[in-house]
Amino acid sequence: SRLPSEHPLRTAGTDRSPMIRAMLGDRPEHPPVWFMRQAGRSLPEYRAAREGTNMLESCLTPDLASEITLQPVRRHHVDAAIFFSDIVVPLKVAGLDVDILPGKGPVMGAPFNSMERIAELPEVPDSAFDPIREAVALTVEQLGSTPLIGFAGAPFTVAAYMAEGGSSRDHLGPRTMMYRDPEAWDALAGWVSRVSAQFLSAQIEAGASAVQLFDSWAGSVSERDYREHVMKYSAGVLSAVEPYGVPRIHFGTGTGELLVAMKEAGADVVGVDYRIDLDQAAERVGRDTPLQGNIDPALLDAGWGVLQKHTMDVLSKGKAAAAHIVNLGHGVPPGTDPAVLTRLVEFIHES
Ligand code: 1CP
Repeated sequence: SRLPSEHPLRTAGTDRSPMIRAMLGDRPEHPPVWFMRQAGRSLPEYRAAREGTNMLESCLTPDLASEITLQPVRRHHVDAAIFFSDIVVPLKVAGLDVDILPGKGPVMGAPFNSMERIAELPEVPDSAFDPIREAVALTVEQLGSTPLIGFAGAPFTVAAYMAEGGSSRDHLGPRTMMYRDPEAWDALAGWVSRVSAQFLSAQIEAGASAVQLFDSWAGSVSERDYREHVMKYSAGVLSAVEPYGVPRIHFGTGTGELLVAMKEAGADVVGVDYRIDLDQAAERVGRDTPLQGNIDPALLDAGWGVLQKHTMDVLSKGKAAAAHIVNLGHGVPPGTDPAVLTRLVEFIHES
Protein backbone atom coordinates (compact mmCIF):
# COMPACT_ATOMS: atom_id res chain seq x y z
CA SER A 1 0.00 0.00 0.00
CA ARG A 2 1.02 3.62 -0.55
CA LEU A 3 0.72 4.31 3.20
CA PRO A 4 3.86 5.91 4.76
CA SER A 5 5.77 3.49 7.04
CA GLU A 6 5.31 5.85 10.01
CA HIS A 7 1.52 5.90 9.68
CA PRO A 8 -0.63 5.31 12.85
CA LEU A 9 -2.28 2.30 11.16
CA ARG A 10 1.20 0.72 11.15
CA THR A 11 2.83 2.19 14.26
CA ALA A 12 0.16 3.28 16.79
CA GLY A 13 -2.17 0.30 16.55
CA THR A 14 -5.15 2.20 15.13
CA ASP A 15 -5.63 -0.87 12.91
CA ARG A 16 -6.62 -2.83 16.03
CA SER A 17 -9.02 -0.13 17.34
CA PRO A 18 -12.71 -1.07 17.53
CA MET A 19 -13.50 1.69 14.98
CA ILE A 20 -11.17 0.53 12.22
CA ARG A 21 -11.93 -3.14 12.87
CA ALA A 22 -15.65 -2.44 12.42
CA MET A 23 -14.98 -0.54 9.20
CA LEU A 24 -13.15 -3.60 7.92
CA GLY A 25 -16.18 -5.80 8.65
CA ASP A 26 -15.45 -7.07 12.16
CA ARG A 27 -17.64 -6.92 15.28
CA PRO A 28 -15.42 -5.74 18.15
CA GLU A 29 -16.27 -6.16 21.90
CA HIS A 30 -18.40 -3.01 21.89
CA PRO A 31 -19.96 -1.12 18.99
CA PRO A 32 -17.68 1.80 18.06
CA VAL A 33 -19.24 5.27 17.91
CA TRP A 34 -18.40 8.74 16.65
CA PHE A 35 -20.68 11.67 15.80
CA MET A 36 -20.74 13.81 12.70
CA ARG A 37 -20.12 17.39 13.88
CA GLN A 38 -18.89 16.15 17.25
CA ALA A 39 -16.48 19.08 17.18
CA GLY A 40 -18.32 22.36 17.07
CA ARG A 41 -20.86 24.62 18.59
CA SER A 42 -22.41 22.14 21.04
CA LEU A 43 -19.16 22.35 23.07
CA PRO A 44 -18.38 25.35 25.32
CA GLU A 45 -14.65 24.62 24.96
CA TYR A 46 -15.09 24.89 21.18
CA ARG A 47 -16.81 28.27 21.45
CA ALA A 48 -14.00 29.47 23.75
CA ALA A 49 -11.24 28.23 21.43
CA ARG A 50 -12.89 29.83 18.37
CA GLU A 51 -13.50 33.21 20.06
CA GLY A 52 -12.24 35.95 17.73
CA THR A 53 -11.06 33.62 14.93
CA ASN A 54 -13.15 33.13 11.84
CA MET A 55 -14.07 29.64 10.69
CA LEU A 56 -11.74 29.22 7.70
CA GLU A 57 -8.84 30.85 9.53
CA SER A 58 -9.42 28.35 12.38
CA CYS A 59 -9.29 25.47 9.89
CA LEU A 60 -5.97 26.71 8.49
CA THR A 61 -4.32 27.32 11.89
CA PRO A 62 -2.82 23.88 12.66
CA ASP A 63 -2.63 24.04 16.46
CA LEU A 64 -6.18 25.42 16.73
CA ALA A 65 -7.67 22.90 14.27
CA SER A 66 -5.88 20.13 16.15
CA GLU A 67 -7.11 21.29 19.59
CA ILE A 68 -10.72 21.50 18.35
CA THR A 69 -10.44 18.02 16.80
CA LEU A 70 -9.31 16.57 20.15
CA GLN A 71 -11.96 18.27 22.33
CA PRO A 72 -14.85 15.84 21.74
CA VAL A 73 -12.55 12.80 22.14
CA ARG A 74 -11.47 14.02 25.58
CA ARG A 75 -14.99 14.88 26.65
CA HIS A 76 -17.13 12.10 25.20
CA HIS A 77 -14.61 9.22 24.82
CA VAL A 78 -15.81 8.58 21.29
CA ASP A 79 -13.93 5.87 19.36
CA ALA A 80 -12.59 8.22 16.68
CA ALA A 81 -11.76 11.85 16.09
CA ILE A 82 -13.08 13.58 12.97
CA PHE A 83 -10.69 16.16 11.60
CA PHE A 84 -11.91 19.71 12.25
CA SER A 85 -12.10 21.37 8.86
CA ASP A 86 -14.77 22.04 6.26
CA ILE A 87 -15.70 20.79 2.81
CA VAL A 88 -14.89 24.26 1.36
CA VAL A 89 -11.36 24.39 2.84
CA PRO A 90 -9.85 23.08 -0.44
CA LEU A 91 -11.51 26.02 -2.25
CA LYS A 92 -9.83 28.46 0.15
CA VAL A 93 -6.53 26.59 -0.25
CA ALA A 94 -6.98 26.98 -4.04
CA GLY A 95 -7.20 30.76 -3.56
CA LEU A 96 -10.91 31.15 -4.37
CA ASP A 97 -13.04 33.92 -2.87
CA VAL A 98 -14.92 31.85 -0.28
CA ASP A 99 -15.93 32.44 3.32
CA ILE A 100 -18.03 30.69 5.97
CA LEU A 101 -20.48 33.02 7.65
CA PRO A 102 -21.92 32.28 11.10
CA GLY A 103 -25.42 30.84 10.76
CA LYS A 104 -25.19 30.80 6.95
CA GLY A 105 -22.44 28.40 6.00
CA PRO A 106 -20.22 28.71 2.90
CA VAL A 107 -20.57 31.79 0.66
CA MET A 108 -18.66 32.43 -2.60
CA GLY A 109 -17.70 35.93 -3.79
CA ALA A 110 -19.37 35.03 -7.11
CA PRO A 111 -20.94 31.76 -8.32
CA PHE A 112 -19.19 29.35 -10.71
CA ASN A 113 -22.17 29.02 -13.01
CA SER A 114 -20.70 29.33 -16.51
CA MET A 115 -17.87 27.81 -18.54
CA GLU A 116 -16.05 31.15 -18.55
CA ARG A 117 -15.98 31.21 -14.74
CA ILE A 118 -15.20 27.51 -14.38
CA ALA A 119 -12.32 27.77 -16.87
CA GLU A 120 -10.64 30.16 -14.38
CA LEU A 121 -10.30 27.44 -11.73
CA PRO A 122 -6.59 26.84 -10.96
CA GLU A 123 -4.67 23.59 -10.64
CA VAL A 124 -3.61 23.39 -7.00
CA PRO A 125 -0.12 22.22 -5.93
CA ASP A 126 -0.11 19.52 -3.20
CA SER A 127 2.08 21.84 -1.09
CA ALA A 128 -0.91 24.20 -0.70
CA PHE A 129 -2.32 21.57 1.68
CA ASP A 130 0.67 21.79 4.07
CA PRO A 131 -1.36 23.47 6.90
CA ILE A 132 -3.74 20.49 6.71
CA ARG A 133 -0.86 17.99 6.92
CA GLU A 134 0.54 19.87 9.88
CA ALA A 135 -2.80 19.93 11.76
CA VAL A 136 -3.33 16.20 11.13
CA ALA A 137 0.21 15.31 12.24
CA LEU A 138 -0.20 17.30 15.48
CA THR A 139 -3.52 15.58 16.12
CA VAL A 140 -2.53 11.96 15.55
CA GLU A 141 0.49 12.46 17.81
CA GLN A 142 -1.97 13.14 20.66
CA LEU A 143 -4.52 10.49 19.70
CA GLY A 144 -2.31 7.42 20.10
CA SER A 145 -4.33 4.33 19.23
CA THR A 146 -7.59 6.29 18.67
CA PRO A 147 -8.03 6.72 14.92
CA LEU A 148 -8.49 10.05 13.17
CA ILE A 149 -11.10 10.11 10.41
CA GLY A 150 -10.26 12.47 7.58
CA PHE A 151 -12.94 13.81 5.25
CA ALA A 152 -13.73 15.76 2.11
CA GLY A 153 -16.84 16.99 0.38
CA ALA A 154 -18.06 14.98 -2.59
CA PRO A 155 -18.10 16.77 -5.95
CA PHE A 156 -21.88 17.23 -6.13
CA THR A 157 -22.18 18.80 -2.68
CA VAL A 158 -19.17 21.11 -3.05
CA ALA A 159 -20.10 22.02 -6.64
CA ALA A 160 -23.60 22.87 -5.37
CA TYR A 161 -22.14 25.63 -3.17
CA MET A 162 -19.91 26.81 -6.04
CA ALA A 163 -22.67 26.83 -8.69
CA GLU A 164 -25.14 28.59 -6.38
CA GLY A 165 -22.60 30.86 -4.71
CA GLY A 166 -23.81 29.61 -1.32
CA SER A 167 -26.35 27.40 0.45
CA SER A 168 -29.59 26.45 -1.21
CA ARG A 169 -32.52 24.18 -0.58
CA ASP A 170 -33.18 22.46 -3.88
CA HIS A 171 -29.73 22.71 -5.50
CA LEU A 172 -31.25 23.87 -8.78
CA GLY A 173 -27.96 25.47 -9.85
CA PRO A 174 -25.96 22.25 -10.26
CA ARG A 175 -28.99 20.18 -11.30
CA THR A 176 -29.82 22.59 -14.13
CA MET A 177 -26.18 22.92 -15.19
CA MET A 178 -25.92 19.14 -15.77
CA TYR A 179 -28.50 19.49 -18.54
CA ARG A 180 -28.08 23.06 -19.80
CA ASP A 181 -24.31 22.95 -20.02
CA PRO A 182 -22.99 19.43 -19.44
CA GLU A 183 -19.45 20.46 -20.41
CA ALA A 184 -19.38 23.16 -17.75
CA TRP A 185 -20.77 20.67 -15.20
CA ASP A 186 -18.08 18.15 -16.17
CA ALA A 187 -15.36 20.78 -15.80
CA LEU A 188 -16.68 21.93 -12.42
CA ALA A 189 -17.33 18.49 -10.90
CA GLY A 190 -14.03 17.21 -12.34
CA TRP A 191 -12.13 20.08 -10.72
CA VAL A 192 -13.76 19.46 -7.33
CA SER A 193 -13.06 15.75 -7.69
CA ARG A 194 -9.34 16.50 -8.08
CA VAL A 195 -9.05 18.98 -5.17
CA SER A 196 -11.13 16.78 -2.85
CA ALA A 197 -8.80 13.87 -3.68
CA GLN A 198 -5.79 16.08 -2.88
CA PHE A 199 -7.40 17.15 0.41
CA LEU A 200 -8.08 13.52 1.41
CA SER A 201 -4.62 12.33 0.33
CA ALA A 202 -2.97 15.04 2.44
CA GLN A 203 -4.96 13.90 5.50
CA ILE A 204 -4.19 10.20 4.94
CA GLU A 205 -0.49 10.78 4.33
CA ALA A 206 -0.26 12.86 7.52
CA GLY A 207 -1.98 10.17 9.63
CA ALA A 208 -5.74 9.79 9.08
CA SER A 209 -6.71 6.10 9.54
CA ALA A 210 -10.03 6.29 7.65
CA VAL A 211 -11.83 8.82 5.48
CA GLN A 212 -15.41 9.90 4.90
CA LEU A 213 -16.66 11.41 1.67
CA PHE A 214 -19.57 13.72 2.55
CA ASP A 215 -22.17 14.01 -0.20
CA SER A 216 -24.65 15.72 2.10
CA TRP A 217 -26.86 17.04 -0.69
CA ALA A 218 -26.75 14.03 -3.06
CA GLY A 219 -30.30 13.19 -1.96
CA SER A 220 -31.60 16.02 -4.13
CA VAL A 221 -30.82 14.11 -7.35
CA SER A 222 -32.66 11.09 -8.75
CA GLU A 223 -30.87 7.76 -8.98
CA ARG A 224 -30.76 8.16 -12.75
CA ASP A 225 -29.11 11.59 -12.54
CA TYR A 226 -26.78 10.32 -9.81
CA ARG A 227 -25.59 7.49 -12.03
CA GLU A 228 -25.35 9.68 -15.16
CA HIS A 229 -24.01 12.97 -13.82
CA VAL A 230 -22.65 12.56 -10.28
CA MET A 231 -21.31 9.11 -9.49
CA LYS A 232 -18.19 9.12 -11.65
CA TYR A 233 -16.80 12.24 -9.94
CA SER A 234 -17.29 10.70 -6.47
CA ALA A 235 -15.82 7.44 -7.74
CA GLY A 236 -12.84 9.50 -8.91
CA VAL A 237 -12.19 10.74 -5.37
CA LEU A 238 -12.68 7.30 -3.79
CA SER A 239 -10.47 5.53 -6.32
CA ALA A 240 -7.73 8.18 -5.99
CA VAL A 241 -7.30 7.22 -2.31
CA GLU A 242 -7.84 3.46 -2.73
CA PRO A 243 -4.07 2.71 -3.02
CA TYR A 244 -3.54 3.89 0.59
CA GLY A 245 -5.72 1.03 1.82
CA VAL A 246 -7.58 3.03 4.50
CA PRO A 247 -11.34 2.39 4.91
CA ARG A 248 -13.53 4.78 2.94
CA ILE A 249 -16.99 5.79 4.24
CA HIS A 250 -19.50 7.32 1.81
CA PHE A 251 -22.32 9.35 3.37
CA GLY A 252 -25.17 11.55 2.21
CA THR A 253 -28.64 12.55 3.39
CA GLY A 254 -31.92 11.62 1.76
CA THR A 255 -30.03 8.84 -0.01
CA GLY A 256 -32.30 5.82 0.58
CA GLU A 257 -32.64 5.38 -3.20
CA LEU A 258 -28.92 6.03 -3.82
CA LEU A 259 -27.30 3.70 -1.28
CA VAL A 260 -26.51 0.98 -3.81
CA ALA A 261 -24.96 3.44 -6.27
CA MET A 262 -23.00 5.10 -3.46
CA LYS A 263 -21.57 1.71 -2.49
CA GLU A 264 -20.74 1.00 -6.15
CA ALA A 265 -18.89 4.33 -6.34
CA GLY A 266 -16.15 2.65 -4.30
CA ALA A 267 -17.10 2.77 -0.61
CA ASP A 268 -15.97 0.29 2.03
CA VAL A 269 -18.60 1.56 4.50
CA VAL A 270 -21.95 3.11 3.61
CA GLY A 271 -23.22 5.94 5.82
CA VAL A 272 -27.00 5.92 6.32
CA ASP A 273 -29.08 8.92 7.32
CA TYR A 274 -32.00 8.76 9.78
CA ARG A 275 -34.72 8.42 7.12
CA ILE A 276 -34.22 4.69 6.50
CA ASP A 277 -33.75 1.81 8.97
CA LEU A 278 -30.39 0.04 9.00
CA ASP A 279 -31.90 -3.40 8.37
CA GLN A 280 -33.56 -2.05 5.24
CA ALA A 281 -30.33 -0.32 4.19
CA ALA A 282 -28.48 -3.64 4.68
CA GLU A 283 -31.03 -5.35 2.49
CA ARG A 284 -30.40 -2.78 -0.24
CA VAL A 285 -26.57 -2.60 -0.24
CA GLY A 286 -25.96 -6.22 0.69
CA ARG A 287 -25.37 -7.72 4.11
CA ASP A 288 -21.61 -7.95 3.59
CA THR A 289 -21.22 -4.15 3.68
CA PRO A 290 -20.45 -2.42 6.99
CA LEU A 291 -22.97 0.35 7.68
CA GLN A 292 -22.64 3.58 9.65
CA GLY A 293 -25.52 5.36 11.35
CA ASN A 294 -28.18 6.35 12.13
CA ILE A 295 -29.51 7.78 15.41
CA ASP A 296 -31.94 10.59 14.61
CA PRO A 297 -30.32 13.89 15.75
CA ALA A 298 -33.79 15.23 16.61
CA LEU A 299 -34.01 12.70 19.45
CA LEU A 300 -30.92 14.01 21.24
CA ASP A 301 -33.19 16.60 22.83
CA ALA A 302 -36.30 14.43 23.23
CA GLY A 303 -35.53 13.04 26.69
CA TRP A 304 -33.20 10.21 27.75
CA GLY A 305 -35.85 7.48 27.79
CA VAL A 306 -36.88 8.13 24.19
CA LEU A 307 -33.27 8.42 23.03
CA GLN A 308 -32.27 5.22 24.81
CA LYS A 309 -35.13 3.24 23.29
CA HIS A 310 -34.38 4.60 19.81
CA THR A 311 -30.66 3.82 20.22
CA MET A 312 -31.44 0.23 21.24
CA ASP A 313 -33.53 -0.09 18.09
CA VAL A 314 -30.69 1.31 15.94
CA LEU A 315 -28.20 -1.12 17.54
CA SER A 316 -30.55 -4.02 16.98
CA LYS A 317 -31.25 -3.16 13.32
CA GLY A 318 -27.50 -2.62 12.80
CA LYS A 319 -27.03 -6.34 13.43
CA ALA A 320 -28.46 -6.97 9.96
CA ALA A 321 -25.22 -5.61 8.47
CA ALA A 322 -21.76 -7.21 8.39
CA ALA A 323 -20.57 -4.60 10.88
CA HIS A 324 -21.92 -1.43 12.44
CA ILE A 325 -20.29 1.91 13.17
CA VAL A 326 -22.69 3.84 15.38
CA ASN A 327 -23.24 7.48 14.44
CA LEU A 328 -26.06 9.96 14.05
CA GLY A 329 -28.12 10.12 10.87
CA HIS A 330 -26.68 13.63 10.32
CA GLY A 331 -24.65 16.15 12.32
CA VAL A 332 -24.96 17.09 16.01
CA PRO A 333 -27.36 20.08 16.22
CA PRO A 334 -25.58 23.14 17.68
CA GLY A 335 -28.03 23.38 20.62
CA THR A 336 -27.38 19.81 21.84
CA ASP A 337 -26.58 19.34 25.54
CA PRO A 338 -23.09 17.79 25.46
CA ALA A 339 -23.91 15.70 28.57
CA VAL A 340 -26.45 13.77 26.48
CA LEU A 341 -23.74 12.84 23.96
CA THR A 342 -21.37 11.69 26.72
CA ARG A 343 -24.11 9.54 28.25
CA LEU A 344 -25.04 8.16 24.83
CA VAL A 345 -21.43 7.04 24.17
CA GLU A 346 -21.35 5.33 27.58
CA PHE A 347 -24.65 3.58 26.86
CA ILE A 348 -23.49 2.36 23.44
CA HIS A 349 -20.20 1.08 24.86
CA GLU A 350 -22.09 -0.91 27.51
CA SER A 351 -24.45 -2.45 24.95
O1 1CP B 1 -16.94 17.58 14.00
C1 1CP B 1 -16.98 17.48 12.76
O2 1CP B 1 -17.85 16.81 12.17
C2 1CP B 1 -15.87 18.13 11.94
C3 1CP B 1 -16.15 19.36 11.39
C4 1CP B 1 -16.95 19.64 10.11
C5 1CP B 1 -17.35 18.83 9.05
C6 1CP B 1 -17.20 17.33 8.90
C7 1CP B 1 -17.32 20.95 9.80
C8 1CP B 1 -17.08 22.11 10.64
N1 1CP B 1 -17.87 20.96 8.55
C9 1CP B 1 -17.92 19.68 8.07
C10 1CP B 1 -18.41 19.25 6.76
C11 1CP B 1 -19.44 20.04 6.07
N2 1CP B 1 -19.47 21.40 5.84
C12 1CP B 1 -20.55 19.49 5.41
C13 1CP B 1 -20.82 18.02 5.35
C14 1CP B 1 -21.40 17.56 6.63
C15 1CP B 1 -22.84 17.87 6.88
O3 1CP B 1 -23.66 17.56 6.01
O4 1CP B 1 -23.13 18.39 7.96
C16 1CP B 1 -21.30 20.52 4.84
C17 1CP B 1 -22.58 20.41 4.06
C18 1CP B 1 -20.61 21.72 5.11
C19 1CP B 1 -20.98 23.07 4.71
C20 1CP B 1 -21.19 23.93 5.89
N3 1CP B 1 -20.16 24.48 6.60
C21 1CP B 1 -22.39 24.25 6.54
C22 1CP B 1 -23.79 23.82 6.10
C23 1CP B 1 -24.50 24.99 5.49
C24 1CP B 1 -25.76 24.57 4.71
O5 1CP B 1 -25.74 24.74 3.48
O6 1CP B 1 -26.72 24.09 5.34
C25 1CP B 1 -22.07 25.03 7.66
C26 1CP B 1 -22.99 25.64 8.66
C27 1CP B 1 -20.64 25.16 7.68
C28 1CP B 1 -19.82 25.83 8.70
C29 1CP B 1 -19.22 24.92 9.69
N4 1CP B 1 -18.43 23.84 9.37
C30 1CP B 1 -17.99 23.25 10.53
C31 1CP B 1 -18.51 24.01 11.62
C32 1CP B 1 -18.22 23.72 13.07
C33 1CP B 1 -19.28 25.04 11.09
C34 1CP B 1 -20.00 26.12 11.84
C35 1CP B 1 -19.09 27.29 11.83
C36 1CP B 1 -19.30 28.24 12.93
O7 1CP B 1 -18.85 27.95 14.06
O8 1CP B 1 -19.88 29.30 12.62
